[in-house]
Amino acid sequence: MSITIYGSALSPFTRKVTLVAIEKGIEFVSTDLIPYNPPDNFAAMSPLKRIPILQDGDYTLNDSSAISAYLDAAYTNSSSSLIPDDPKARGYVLWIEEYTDTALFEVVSEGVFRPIFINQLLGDPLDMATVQDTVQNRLPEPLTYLENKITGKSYFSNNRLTLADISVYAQLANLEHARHLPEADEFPALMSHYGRMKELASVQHLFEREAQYLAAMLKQLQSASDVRAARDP
Ligand SMILES: N[C@@H](CCC(=O)N[C@@H](CS)C(=O)NCC(=O)O)C(=O)O
Repeated sequence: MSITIYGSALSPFTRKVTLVAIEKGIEFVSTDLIPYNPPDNFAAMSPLKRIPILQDGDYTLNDSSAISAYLDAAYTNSSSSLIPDDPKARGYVLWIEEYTDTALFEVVSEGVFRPIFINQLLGDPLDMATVQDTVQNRLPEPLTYLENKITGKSYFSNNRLTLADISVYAQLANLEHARHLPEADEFPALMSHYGRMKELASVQHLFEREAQYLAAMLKQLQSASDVRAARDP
């Protein structure tokens, strides 16, 4: 086996490429790389200092969209393609991927995930005011856009699983980890799509691992903070 995905369990972009690899039946190993505590050669591995990074033999690739496109094209015999060949379907799938990677990521990451989890990781206080403002005022716009796109459909394109579905799920999963997934009655079609994604064996396996990773991380942060409090009451 020569494929390694470098990234972090809670990174939505790492989650995206990991699900692409699993859904295509590609064998790989996951190696933890946290950009906030990077290895010395991080800039050489990732010029934008971002995760995920793919290593396939002597081939290195950055960016989850580039990596997903590469895996989909390079490993064709393992299962059906996650990026359709039909030009219009292909364009649409890549657009939904781009929309979620940009509009949804920005709001979920900066407005919910960072103020809760990254703040804790960096030893800063939780910023629940930002979370509340995001949930009320910033999150509805991208969620409404996606709700309109998925209404009346099981999947975003061609009535089958594509990179678009994986990309949307990959961002929304961090809202579930942060316990801020929208209610089903607010975004019924999108939440039903989310539920459909959670039925996939690949997603169940990964979500369970992520939840364990998160619990272990929070426990470690809590004991470090208990030690500090005991030392400096
Ligand atoms: N367009 C990139 C975005 C990757 C990205 O932003 N990754 C985040 C983790 S989820 C990261 O590495 N952040 C580190 C930083 O911004 O310093 C992709 O699709 O891979």
